[in-house]
Amino acid sequence: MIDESSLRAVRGHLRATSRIVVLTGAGISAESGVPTFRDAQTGLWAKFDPQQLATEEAFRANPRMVWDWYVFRRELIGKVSPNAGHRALAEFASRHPGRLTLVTQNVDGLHQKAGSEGVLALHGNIFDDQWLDTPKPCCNADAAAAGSPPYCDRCGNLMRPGVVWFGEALPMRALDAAQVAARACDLMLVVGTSGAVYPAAGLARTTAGQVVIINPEPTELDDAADIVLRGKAAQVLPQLLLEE
Ligand code: BV8
Repeated sequence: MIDESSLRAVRGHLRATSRIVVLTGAGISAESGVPTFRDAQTGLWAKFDPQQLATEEAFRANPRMVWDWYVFRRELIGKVSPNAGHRALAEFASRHPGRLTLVTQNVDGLHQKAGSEGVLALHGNIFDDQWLDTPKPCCNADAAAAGSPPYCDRCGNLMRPGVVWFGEALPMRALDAAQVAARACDLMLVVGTSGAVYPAAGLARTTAGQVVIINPEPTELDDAADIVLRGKAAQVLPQLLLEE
């Protein structure tokens, strides 16, 4: 059960400040039916740790298996909808323009689907494709040969998902903007993340603002939190952001 006094304190701070950053992770999409990174993998991939699969090395070693994992995830995500947590963030931002910067580690696009604008997507979007190797003039994404993964039938270059794999740099513009916002904010809500993946999790350790964690379980960032709201995003966020 959420501590009412903590909820009231955070609600009061939200009303009093104009510089809010929200950092979300896979947990905010859990109630939409998207398994988190730490949930057990299913099917063919049950025996793999996502951190091993979400790498260039794994893709080059077994392009078909890794590509099919992304096709499986795309199909699952394509069938789900944003939940009350995503919607509360979008609604708050539309009621209070310019006060909330949304930074996400998620690649599912559900914040954007819920109507959030200017989302800083640190790890890319699972529905984007890009060439594995630097594209040559013959590499035409629109004419890629069908396959798992699709490929250039002239030079053999492979298509890969447009996400940031482990060991890859994050998109500089999004990361810079997230770091600037984190340093300048008065309040940071850290929602649905285990705090295990860097540099994203580092935002909660470099912020000048009060850190509020929203998560039903302990996280690796709890020591950096001023307040912890032990609850689910789809329940806590509407109470926090939309109730007076
Ligand atoms: C990089 C896309 C350098 C792929 C993902 C220190 C500094 C910098 C890097 C490192 C560092 N230490 C280690 C590293 C390396 C590495 C890293 O962090 N490793 C960790 C695991 C130790 N980082 C990197 O490799 C990054 N790159 O640093 O490059 C560089 C620089 C220049 C040039 C070259 C290289 C890249 C990291 C990005 C990896 N890609 N995603 C894909 O999706 O396939 S990250 C991936 O993991 C997902 O995006 C996801 O967001 C993330 C997992 O974290 P969470 O979101 O927290 O999800 P998780 O499942 O862990 O937790 C879910 C939480 O939800 C839980 O707490 C649960 O309790 C909670 N929850 C459940 N239900 C609910 C809920 N909460 C609320 N409500 C609910 N209902």
